[in-house]
Parts: sequence; C-alpha cells; structure tokens
Amino acid sequence: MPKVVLTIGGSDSGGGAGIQADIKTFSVLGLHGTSALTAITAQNTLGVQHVYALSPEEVRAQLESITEDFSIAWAKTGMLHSAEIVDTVADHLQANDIHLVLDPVIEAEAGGRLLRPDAVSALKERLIPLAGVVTPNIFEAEALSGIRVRDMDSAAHAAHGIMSLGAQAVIVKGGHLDCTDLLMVRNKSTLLPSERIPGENHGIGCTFSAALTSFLALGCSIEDAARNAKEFAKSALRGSLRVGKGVGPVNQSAALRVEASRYRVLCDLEVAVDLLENSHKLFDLMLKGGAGPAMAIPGARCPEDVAALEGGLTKIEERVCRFGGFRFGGRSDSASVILAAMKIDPLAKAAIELQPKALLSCRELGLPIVDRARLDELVAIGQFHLKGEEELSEGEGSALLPAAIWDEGADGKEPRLYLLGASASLLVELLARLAGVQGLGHSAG
Ligand code: PXL
Repeated sequence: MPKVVLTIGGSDSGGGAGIQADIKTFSVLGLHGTSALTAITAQNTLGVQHVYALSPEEVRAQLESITEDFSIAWAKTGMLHSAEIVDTVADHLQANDIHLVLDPVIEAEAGGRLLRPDAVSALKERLIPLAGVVTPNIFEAEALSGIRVRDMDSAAHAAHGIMSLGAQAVIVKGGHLDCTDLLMVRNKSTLLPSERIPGENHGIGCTFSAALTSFLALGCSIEDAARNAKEFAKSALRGSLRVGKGVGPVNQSAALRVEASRYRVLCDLEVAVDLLENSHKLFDLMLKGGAGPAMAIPGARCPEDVAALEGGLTKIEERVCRFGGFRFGGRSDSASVILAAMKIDPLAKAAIELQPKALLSCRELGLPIVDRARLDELVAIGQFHLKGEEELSEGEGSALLPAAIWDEGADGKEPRLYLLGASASLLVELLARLAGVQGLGHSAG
C-alpha cells in the first residue's frame, strides 16, 4: 500500500508551484497525495494576478474529510494566507498527531504576497512549534528569525532562532547564496552543498519540501531525506519546462524519464551487440580489446550516464563473443568522447572504437573526421560549427553527426577512431556501410 501524505496550501493555476507541484512530486515518488486548499491563486508563468482565500471552515472541512478516511503520518504546509487559517491548520495537525514539514511561504518568487503580514506571528507561535522540519529560503529565514542571512554563519544563527521557536529541525535553503543548504537538527548543523543549475525556475521550493515530506514519510532520517529531496529537486530543475511566456515550471517527472531512458539504452545496446556478435566483418574493423559500442542516456552528464559491455567483445575460435553484462559507469574511453561530443550535438549519444584502418572507409563515405584534441578544445570554448567535410570550427550551428573522432593515442594507448552515432544500433548500421556489408542480421558477415 502506498503511503498517504497531505499538502495544505494554495493552488497555482499555472501548474508550477503550490499544491500542483506537491501532488506531482508525491506521485512521482510513489506516494498518494491528498490536499487541503487554503487559497486559489490566479497565476501564470509571469506572476500572481489574484489571490482568493478560502474560509477557515472550508479548510477545516477538507482536513477533516481527509483524516477521517486516510492514515496520514506526514503533512506539509505551503501557502497559508491568513492567521485564521494558520490556527485552523495547527489545531488539526495537533489533534491528529500529524508530523509536519513547514515550508514558510511568504511571497511568490515572481512577486505577490502569499501570507498576510499579520500571519507571520501566528506561523511562529502556532505552527513552528509543531514542525518536524522548517524549510525557509534566506528571506523567509530572515522574516522568521529577524537575522539577516547572507552566508552560512548567519544562516546558522537564523536556524538557531527558528529552532528556539520550537521546530525540531531547520533547513535554510541556499539557492539565493551558493546553493549550499544548511541543515540544523538539535544543535548540530550540516552543510549540504550543490552545484548551481543555471536558469530561472518556478516551483522549486514547493517541490523540495514535498519531496522532503515524501522521503520522511517513507522512513528516511532527516539528513537522508534532505539529501534525497535536494537531488530530486535538482533533477526537476534540470528538466524545467519551457511553457508560458515567463518563468517555466520545474519538471518533477524528469527523474522518471531519466530512469526510463536507461532501460531504452540497454535495449538498444542489446540489439547492437547481437548484430556485432553475428558479423565477423564488422568485428574486424573494431579496436581489439575495446569496449564495443557504448551509449549514453539523453542529456548525459557523467560516465555513470553511459553504458557499455563490462568486458567488451572478443573473438574466440571464429565466434564473436561478448564478455560480461552491460553496465553504466564502466569503461571510460568511449564515455568521455560521447560526453564531449554531446556538448556539441546532443544526439551524439553512441560511440564505438575502431581500428585506424577504418579511417580510409570513413573518408570514402565522406564522414567528417575530427581530431580528439580539437573536439576537447571546442567543447572548452563552447562554440562549434562543422565546416566542410573534416574541420570542426568555432561559430554557429551544432550538428555533428554522423562523424568520427580520431585519437592518435599516447602513453601506451594505441591510436583509434571513434565512430559516433545517435544510438548503438544505428552505429552498427553505419559500421556495416563502412565495412561494405549489405543487409545486417543473423546471416551478416
Ligand atoms: O513557491 C511557493 C508557493 C507556494 N504556493 C503557491 C505559490 C507559490 C509560489 O509561487 O504560488 C500557491
């Protein structure tokens, strides 16, 4: 049975933040989400145009309806709008012994007040003492503690201040600083650093606190839940959607898509290796002792996003055989070429190492051949243009495929050619053209 969680907050008609972001997060993480609305915002990617508050009675009716039916161990609050609603929510959570992640939403990122000024003290007096975790950004931490937050030291002071109001833990989110979050549990603070994911976004705070609620409901410790929630929020940020005319929403399902794409990569590699195992001619062009085909998921960022056979392909008594299973994050020669090539052409997801003799057939096919060092140089510059047949230069445009990368080798590494393709199976088709093999299949070669 899935765990059931509850979000108490406002509706974002644009679908980016508020309960919409929370429910999407719960769902992607495998929980069932219930929701008690406190307000309806007329909102889009450009900002908040109107706020229509519900009455405390309407909020209470929803809460009673939910807890009469479901067993809720963890809830989160977001936009609460007024002191009366804060009181109603506090009464209900206390009476039903529900653990709370309190996201102290005060203002929308794009502007627009979501908590009345007079409700801030109600939040401090009634709700913070019930909170298992409070998740302010630096401005909210300042509003709750009265301490100006500009670095990790002042974040720790502010977290202390919020703990002294009765919270069991505080996470001061560092998105407005250097992206390091400060987690304080009892008197111990832990820094959770992160790289910055570029671009503006909408709904990240709600997504983080909903993910935190989910991981706590699933039984994680606060520190593990905080780390997991941060990873989840980062993947949602990376997958942000370009919809609307303003700041696009984060995309909670991006993590699922990434996982699903790993399966598709493995299926494609299976097809490719199957074809290679049945073709001597193709094998004869491949680098001996190489990894065979390697393939990355779309948007790959690190070697763990690239899969290949653990032991490559070898010929034993006239049979081409695979060694080991497919593994992500294994042999890295092809992976580093793919990761560099994908920066130029995101479609260049697959590579296979060939013997230098394949250079001739590549030239005959008219494939652009780019020097490995030049590839790295252009990636470092960040601007590319494929000019004529062989030269990759700086400028407009980014398409790279189909192409081959020449690596002259060094320090005991033999020279080789990397053939690049959109997928491992397409790569094998290209390889068949290079080898002059017609009609791939079990009889090929
Ligand atoms: O991100 C905080 C937030 C929460 N709830 C609602 C919102 C926003 C931000 O825009 O609109 C309804």
